[in-house]
Amino acid sequence: MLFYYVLLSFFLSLAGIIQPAENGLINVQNRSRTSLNGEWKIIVDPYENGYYNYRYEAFDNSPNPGKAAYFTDSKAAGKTELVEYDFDRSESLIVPDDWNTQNEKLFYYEGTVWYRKKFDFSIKTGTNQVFLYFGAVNYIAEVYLNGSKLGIHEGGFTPFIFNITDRIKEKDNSLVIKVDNKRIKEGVPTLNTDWWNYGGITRDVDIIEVPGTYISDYMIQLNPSAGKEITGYIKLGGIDISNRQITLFIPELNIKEKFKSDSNGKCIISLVSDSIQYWSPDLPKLYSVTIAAPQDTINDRIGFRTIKADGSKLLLNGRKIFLKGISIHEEKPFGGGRANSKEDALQLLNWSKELGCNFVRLAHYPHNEFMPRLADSLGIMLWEEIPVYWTIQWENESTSQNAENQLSEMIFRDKNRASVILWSMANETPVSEARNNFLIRLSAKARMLDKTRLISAALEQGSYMGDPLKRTISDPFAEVVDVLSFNQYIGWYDGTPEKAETITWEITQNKPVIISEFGGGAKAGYHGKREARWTEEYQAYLYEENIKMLQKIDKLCGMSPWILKDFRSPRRVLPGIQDGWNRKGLISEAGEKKAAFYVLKNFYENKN
Ligand code: GCB
Repeated sequence: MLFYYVLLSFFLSLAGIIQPAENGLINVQNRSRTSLNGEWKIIVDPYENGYYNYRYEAFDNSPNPGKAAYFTDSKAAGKTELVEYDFDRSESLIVPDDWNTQNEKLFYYEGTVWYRKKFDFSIKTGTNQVFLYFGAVNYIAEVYLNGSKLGIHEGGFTPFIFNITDRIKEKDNSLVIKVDNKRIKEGVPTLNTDWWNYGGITRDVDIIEVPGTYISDYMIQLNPSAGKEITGYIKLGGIDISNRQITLFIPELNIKEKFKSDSNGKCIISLVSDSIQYWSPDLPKLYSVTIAAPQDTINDRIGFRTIKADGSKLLLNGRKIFLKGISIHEEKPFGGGRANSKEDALQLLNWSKELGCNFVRLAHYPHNEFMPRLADSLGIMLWEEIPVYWTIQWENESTSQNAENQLSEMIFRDKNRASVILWSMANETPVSEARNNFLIRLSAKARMLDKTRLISAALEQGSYMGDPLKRTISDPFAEVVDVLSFNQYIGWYDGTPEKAETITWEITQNKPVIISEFGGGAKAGYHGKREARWTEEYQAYLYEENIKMLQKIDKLCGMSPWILKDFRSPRRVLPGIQDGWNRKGLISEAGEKKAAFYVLKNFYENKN
């Protein structure tokens, strides 16, 4: 079986379908980068006319695609030639951003949009390697530079790169991306979600220059079972990568250690220091870390902490901790649209802090890199998750590969962030043998890539021994996770708020418990009796009753109620109340705080 997976991934990577995360470039923020953000020309192409000929054969597969293929970025040579598109005369969109909220006619659009950017570029030294970096494109990106294809990336929320050293020109480069956000059954996520399927180049695009031998990857973290040992690895990429000297500097800890790379360009790190000050929400200490290789130097700011599950206790730096959390979608704080800036991330995290949080669940997919970086400096612990949501095609091998690739790319990017304490494999997925195996494979991958964090998944709860008032978690995946998390909606989908006091919990697993979601809807400014749905009073009452109920769970180690801010969802159509918004936010899309915000804040402020 393993042989089969290895063989399959080999062929998929040959075909350019899978971008293995191992080929990534870590910490792009601190490298020599040239932004390609800004205005891009676009062609909206619902019939994929620029991709297929009239026999529905892909131009890609033709040795001579001709000018009709949009990725050739052609123009009619003279008045007699027929070319039925012209990027120069087309509309524009801003990158990074979703297309739905930039252009009214694309609000509900799901399909192909071609993006084109023209640029000049001089490589700084003749020996440099040049990469093209995308923070994220939703959902499938097919990338062409100067008419030839660089590759495909599937998955809307993780970064990917291409080596363009041999393809980039000094003048007049044409970079064309076919972006397709059509929902597909075999995708991750699949057809059905409860969020807006924002399409486009939603995160930064950069050209990254590195020397011939460069630092491609590193992991520098505390050994979870020895709080004084800094462990991990550094990896070189490019040419001449073996037997090179690499130095790791952490000046504040008086660390200046030299290592030699092996034949794969990798060296293993193990250092002991008695004076490490641990990262925590109370003191989010970050150390300046510098890695120097013969040609390349890179800086980072890294926090050191341990996170462990000890029976039903959750231990941060060996001390019991309660996660005062909130869930967040990656939506702009005001007005909706995919969040994409540092300012957006800061606003969302500052609201969380104002709520009294020390923990945020980044739902339901990897958010932009500003989030974990800011969380590191603000002292907010994070749950990160991949969009294995509801009913994925559990039996489809390529779906599983895709999920695994998104997981790998998320871990690749964020494994040095102290704030990230939990990797979540899935949300509310229905138990079956195929699904269990799918998730087991994912968790094995996560544990293989990162042994310093805990694994979880937002599971579902059900009745205990047929008693509707007794609740338990009978999902077999609960045996696999380190932290038992589940969503529950008592008072909203499951009765009304007063039901909470009639419920008891039988949590049989000896693991820390997180309530990954609870909540209910309210329209900001709509007031009435606490019995009336959609009023702020109802939502506040629901929070009061749920908080009382959940505190009776003795293994409770934290919660991330649903959700910080109202977010767009096409499933939410109730006129005058929802109008396309999921109203379970504690804050409206206009930034108004609802009454329940203060109920949760009060609980968190008084909770140790
Ligand atoms: C859930 C889902 C979340 C939904 C939420 C709701 O259980 O995990 O994605 O948005 O419920 O509002 O129904």
